[in-house]
Amino acid sequence: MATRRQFIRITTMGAGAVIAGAAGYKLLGNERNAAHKAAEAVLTGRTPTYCEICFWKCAGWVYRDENGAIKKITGNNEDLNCNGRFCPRGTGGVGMYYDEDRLRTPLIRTEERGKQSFREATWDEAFDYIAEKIKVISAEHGPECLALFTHGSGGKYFSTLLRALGSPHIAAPSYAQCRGPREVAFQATFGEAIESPERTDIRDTKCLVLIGSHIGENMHNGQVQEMSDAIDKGATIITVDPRYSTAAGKSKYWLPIKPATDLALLLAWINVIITEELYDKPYVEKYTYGFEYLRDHVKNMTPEWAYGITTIDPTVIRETAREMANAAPAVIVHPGRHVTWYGDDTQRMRAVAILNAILGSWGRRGGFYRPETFSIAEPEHPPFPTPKRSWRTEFPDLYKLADTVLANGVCDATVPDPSRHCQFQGWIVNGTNLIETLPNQENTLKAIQSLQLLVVIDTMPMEITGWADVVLPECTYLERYDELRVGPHRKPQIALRMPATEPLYNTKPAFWMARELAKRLGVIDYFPFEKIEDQLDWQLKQIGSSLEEMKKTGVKTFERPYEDLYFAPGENVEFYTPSGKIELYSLSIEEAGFDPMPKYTPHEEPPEGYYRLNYGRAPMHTFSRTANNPNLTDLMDENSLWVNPGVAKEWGLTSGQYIYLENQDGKRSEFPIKVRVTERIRWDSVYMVHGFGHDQKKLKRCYGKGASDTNLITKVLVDPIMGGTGMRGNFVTFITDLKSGEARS
Ligand SMILES: Nc1nc2c(c(=O)[nH]1)N[C@H]1C(S)=C(S)[C@@H](COP(=O)(O)OP(=O)(O)OC[C@H]3O[C@@H](n4cnc5c(=O)[nH]c(N)nc54)[C@H](O)[C@@H]3O)O[C@H]1N2
Ligand SMILES: Nc1nc2c(c(=O)[nH]1)N[C@H]1C(S)=C(S)[C@@H](COP(=O)(O)OP(=O)(O)OC[C@H]3O[C@@H](n4cnc5c(=O)[nH]c(N)nc54)[C@H](O)[C@@H]3O)O[C@H]1N2
Ligand code: SF4
Ligand SMILES: [Mo]
Repeated sequence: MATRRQFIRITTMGAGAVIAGAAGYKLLGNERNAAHKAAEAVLTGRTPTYCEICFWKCAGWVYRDENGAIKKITGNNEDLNCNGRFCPRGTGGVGMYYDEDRLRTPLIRTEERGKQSFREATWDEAFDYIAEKIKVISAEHGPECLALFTHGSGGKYFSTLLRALGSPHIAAPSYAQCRGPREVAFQATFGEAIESPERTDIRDTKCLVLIGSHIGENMHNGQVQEMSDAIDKGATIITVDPRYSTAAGKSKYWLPIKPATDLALLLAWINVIITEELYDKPYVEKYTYGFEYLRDHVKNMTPEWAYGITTIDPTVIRETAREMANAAPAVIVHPGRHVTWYGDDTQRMRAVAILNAILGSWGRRGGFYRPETFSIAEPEHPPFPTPKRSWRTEFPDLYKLADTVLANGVCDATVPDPSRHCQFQGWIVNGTNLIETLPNQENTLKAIQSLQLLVVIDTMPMEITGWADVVLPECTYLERYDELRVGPHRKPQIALRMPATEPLYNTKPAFWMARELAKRLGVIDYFPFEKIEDQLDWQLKQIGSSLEEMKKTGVKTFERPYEDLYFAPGENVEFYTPSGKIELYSLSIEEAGFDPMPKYTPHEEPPEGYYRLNYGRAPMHTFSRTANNPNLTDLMDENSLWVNPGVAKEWGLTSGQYIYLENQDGKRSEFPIKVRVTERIRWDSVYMVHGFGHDQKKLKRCYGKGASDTNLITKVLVDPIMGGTGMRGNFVTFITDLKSGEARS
């Protein structure tokens, strides 16, 4: 068998080499069925898409009625991300198209920033306005003072635009507000990140450990399906959560941990597995570096030690460690996804990585598989100019292991500071509602107030659009082409999104917008294809397919070039770490000046009368992006505050009552939230679903419904290793007098 190293070398050789390799992939059954599917497509009036309601990007079919009106969306049976089934949000995606509150035409601010005084504009006016401002900013401050924030498909085209202009500043909240610490920790340990969709082999696992990760409410489709299959096959689920989550309800063990203490539990588990010699000895010996350090490091971190910190019974800690070891290597200590919790998140994720390493689950069936990604050739264009500065120039010693631009870093560097040479002057914000997404709203607004230009590309009049100088209305994912989906999976697979119908109103796709701006800014050479469909067709032809074919099949699956989903017995694996091994002791983290071994340090506790603010997901919504979706508000139209019965009694709270919340810094929730008294939450915390409490009146269905957790996250626990913004160090108390709440909101 060819080694992994060789294949990676091929993929890094450039587009030509990749194309040659890809063309050689053996096609799977779905191509053989293409003719059959084509006939069906005509009959049913369906077109392929991949879902944009969350970032699992399931591939599906959009069906229209005889008048061409969009009726429903279903999963594509050949799609590895969804196996033919959409989650409730994906099915409800139709509501995004029909939402009557959608943005309809470009808008230009005419009055003071912050006030809703936009005038409707033509696309030409909007582009001319933006181009003029960008030229002025570039001339006066350099193109590096422009930044793009993006979360979503069209981001690719705006990032081409920014890089063509000479700015390296492309930031996504999916890093420093989400999975960044996990990727940095796994990179440091295994030399590879987890990526999305996660490389967890849940389908074949015998033991799944969920630490916070609330699969079932976190509806990432493939994971939910695989977890359900694994349970049917008898897998043990261990859930560590201060809240009795949906996953906890399916678990053999629920460990209602004291919030912010998970690192102590993880170290105690490692202690048990080492002292009871339950670790995978041959694997540890062959593949890992630093085992003796680790053994020494955790020597005193016994279950009894952890009990005093976590409140988890030492017997349960031992039993659960043995369950994991019994299942090993078919065990997954799930790294989670939104992991920016307490500021020491990279170290907590390191402990997760180490635990997996000694159980031998990395590269093993039922543990973590080796994903395969498909590379698509990019159209030829001139090389991007080399930027003269980056945000790093302003913050040279901060967040050494951040391997991408930090959204919060750009935000901080936008706030004027006389000690810095440059601050950001222009932001382009595509598909991210920064006001609700970045913690510390005051800081975000301070940054926005000092900008010369804020362009927002969105489909809905979200909070961020209210601060824009120019709003560019994008058509929804159901009305446009986008780049091909090539995410990693067990097999390489691509998926097409194409318009099911013409864009409503005066809305346009991101590709067209970025290209029109490129024309006006003298960088059109970076967009050699006038039409996205021609670009897609060209890209597909490089790999032996075509737009015509993909329109019929939606997805196309290829065989892996090598049979290396898991490590072969005795395989010599080279890991991309400084030692070439799995680093239990991290040389790269040490080199960056941080602790090479994860250590537990206590976090601040809520003051008397305050409770830790905990938040998460609901199965029928995605952040704030679905809050106004008519199909999904039908399922859930506000969030509620979970309160433990003991606490409710003390405060005289009852289910259904509305209250305001006030945090440790005196910040009040803008709107009241409905109390839900439940045993399912610990007494020291309260819980709400993120994405509610909108204060944008143009969102008619969701304005003022429920409370926003972001409102109350004024304290940010920044991870010194990579700049992740820990958001769970905030405490709230209850304001039961609604009148006083209203007076202050
Ligand atoms: N339906 C739906 N699904 C989604 C999304 C969505 O918006 N809607 N968003 C997607 C995205 S981008 C992400 S990143 C993921 C996020 O999904 P996850 O990675 O699963 O989210 P987390 O925020 O890590 O986990 C939330 C859980 O952590 C628990 N928790 C809080 N504090 C602690 C603690 O100190 N210790 C422990 N052990 N647990 C704690 C909470 O009670 C809650 O059950 O969800 C994805 N899936
Ligand atoms: N307080 C708090 N903050 C959080 C989190 C939390 O749980 N609590 N979660 C964090 C996590 S894990 C993540 S990943 C981030 C997510 O952060 P974001 O991606 O910013 O999430 P949303 O708030 O849903 O913002 C998405 C925006 O994209 C717009 N949009 C939707 N579809 C399209 C489209 O097709 N084109 C364009 N141009 N725009 C579109 C929506 O209208 C909306 O304004 O938030 C992070 N921040
Ligand atoms: S998990 Fe649901 S919302 Fe996310 S992409 Fe898939 S169908 Fe869409
Ligand atoms: Mo996320």
